[in-house]
Amino acid sequence: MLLQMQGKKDRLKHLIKGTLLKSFGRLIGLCEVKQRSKVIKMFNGVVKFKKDGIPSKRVLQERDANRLLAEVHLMEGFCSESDKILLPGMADAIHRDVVKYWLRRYSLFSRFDEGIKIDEEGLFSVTPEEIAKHQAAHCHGACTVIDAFTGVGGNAIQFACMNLHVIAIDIDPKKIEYARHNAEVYGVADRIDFIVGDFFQLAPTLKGDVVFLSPPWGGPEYIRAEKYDIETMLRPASGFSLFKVALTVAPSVAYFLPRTVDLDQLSQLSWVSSPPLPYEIERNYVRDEVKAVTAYYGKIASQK
Ligand code: MGP
Ligand code: SAH
Repeated sequence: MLLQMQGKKDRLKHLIKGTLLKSFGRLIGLCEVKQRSKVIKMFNGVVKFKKDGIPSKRVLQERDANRLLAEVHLMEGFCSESDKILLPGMADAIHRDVVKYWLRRYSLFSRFDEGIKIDEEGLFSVTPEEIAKHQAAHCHGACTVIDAFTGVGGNAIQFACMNLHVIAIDIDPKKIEYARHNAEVYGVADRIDFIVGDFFQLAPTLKGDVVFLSPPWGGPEYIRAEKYDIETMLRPASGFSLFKVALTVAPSVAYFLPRTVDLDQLSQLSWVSSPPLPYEIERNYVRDEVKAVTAYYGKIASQK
């Protein structure tokens, strides 16, 4: 297939030749008729098709090619469950279930194309930039924020952008390497102290004004449960014990949790302290879609 590309030819060569060609091959050879018309509709305007579904105009822009690659990969029955895809900006190929997060990469990091580093877990767990900005604004007035589960730095970067001093912890050295790099892309690395380690083990050595908790929720499959139980479903420890540890580090805690979280449990958390902590619960949206819930406890709850 002849493709006219502007720049970045080498990187794309692999993508286009490998995946897109394979996709077209499958499209032509293996697709159900019903599925074929869906793909043709999707490709329309980018690639022109002859009546039989074979692409006739072989001109693709880089951006379109990437989108098509990702969307073809997502199509039911088109790629097997185990198929992985290498997409621009990713060091490793990613699983089809994670492609949807890549498609919305600019809502995760508006500066994605400036060299953001992210892995598969980072993609599905990074806090979208708009939400992270809002959470950071909510903690305004604090001096030091401890980001106990930093990941690739979505929250840590936005706290630092608000001029807060950040202690950024993650148990995975690769996440801290990526978070540091990403903070450099945003020009705020000098306001962040990066630590590789287990938050539970480090807690006795830490002090700050706010602890930000965005622990693993159990992967994207968390949504299969009708209600999210922080006692049994959160990793690496129960949501209550994690909260208690956080309160030994700072008087205020912000807790980032699934949109299906049991709200009664969030109010019960305020009672782990005596007198009970003031708290505030908010839903977090990206373009009118609720993505998650953040609960604020302590001083940061009463600021609004
Ligand atoms: P989602 O709920 O998995 O997908 O992630 P979404 O966007 O609701 O997909 P849709 O197809 O239903 O529209 C939504 C957001 O939740 C992500 O962008 C992350 O910010 C956050 N998130 C998701 N997971 C699985 C985790 C996690 O394990 N840990 C943390 N801290 N955040 C997560
Ligand atoms: N808020 C982050 C995403 C956090 S995802 C962002 O916006 O980018 C959860 C992270 O918790 C993962 O990167 C995982 O490596 C880390 N983690 C898991 N157990 C941990 C522990 N015991 N201590 C510190 N980090 C841990």
